[in-house]
Amino acid sequence: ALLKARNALHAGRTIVGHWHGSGCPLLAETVTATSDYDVLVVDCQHGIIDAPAAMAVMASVRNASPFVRLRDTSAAHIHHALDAGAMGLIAPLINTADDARAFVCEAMYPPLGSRSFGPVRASLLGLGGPGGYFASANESVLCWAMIETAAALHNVEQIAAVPGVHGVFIGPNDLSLSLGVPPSSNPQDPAVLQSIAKIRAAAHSASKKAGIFCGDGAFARRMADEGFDFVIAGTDTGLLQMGAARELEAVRAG
Ligand code: 3PY
Ligand code: MG
Repeated sequence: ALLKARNALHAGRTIVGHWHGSGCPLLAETVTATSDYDVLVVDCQHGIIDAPAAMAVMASVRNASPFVRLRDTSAAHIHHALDAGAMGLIAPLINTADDARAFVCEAMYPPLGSRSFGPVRASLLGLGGPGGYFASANESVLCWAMIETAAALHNVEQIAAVPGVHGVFIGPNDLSLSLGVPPSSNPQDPAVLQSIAKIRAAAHSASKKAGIFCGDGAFARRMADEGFDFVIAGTDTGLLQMGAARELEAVRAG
């Protein structure tokens, strides 16, 4: 399950993620035990989640690869997320190739980077053969650079080309804001859609993967059809909100 996302991407399949912002391990376990998502993303930027909660959520994930959307790209936070068991990192607001290099550097053990050693929980996961976690971490952990500003859009070719960046990942809300339109997880604005297509093409020209946050399954399907390799379909709080409203409506409408 740990390498589910990585193996599927290597096989050329589009992976589907669930986005988790509540910090509640039971919700993460419920979703991943009952659905076949490839990834559960623990959102440490906008989710209400501190380091112990992020670890507890990752420990509750079943049959999916746990990823962390980082709060920022500080070395301490990156090391912590990985030591707690993240198999993928999604770094917000990567605007330049230098930002991307700094991010990837902290996610890799020497000689590729400057990740510090201490995989307190990650070493318990049973990853890798001889040499265990340490020997396999650099090639198992997937680094995604978020493209979500006009500056990042301008620099996307250079960002995608940075060695160690496995893929770029679009934040449609911030990208919309940065382009002067209201935030949306299901953007309809032609300029935003054009930018999304440009970012995907840039990733693929650099032989990298392309991912995008999507507000719902329908937009995720559309993005997968356009060639995206990683799409998000649903958030814990969003699904709860929709399900609660639907059931209440079923009662009241009756
Ligand atoms: C964005 O849309 O800006 C994101 O970061 C995804 O939630
Ligand atoms: Mg964002």
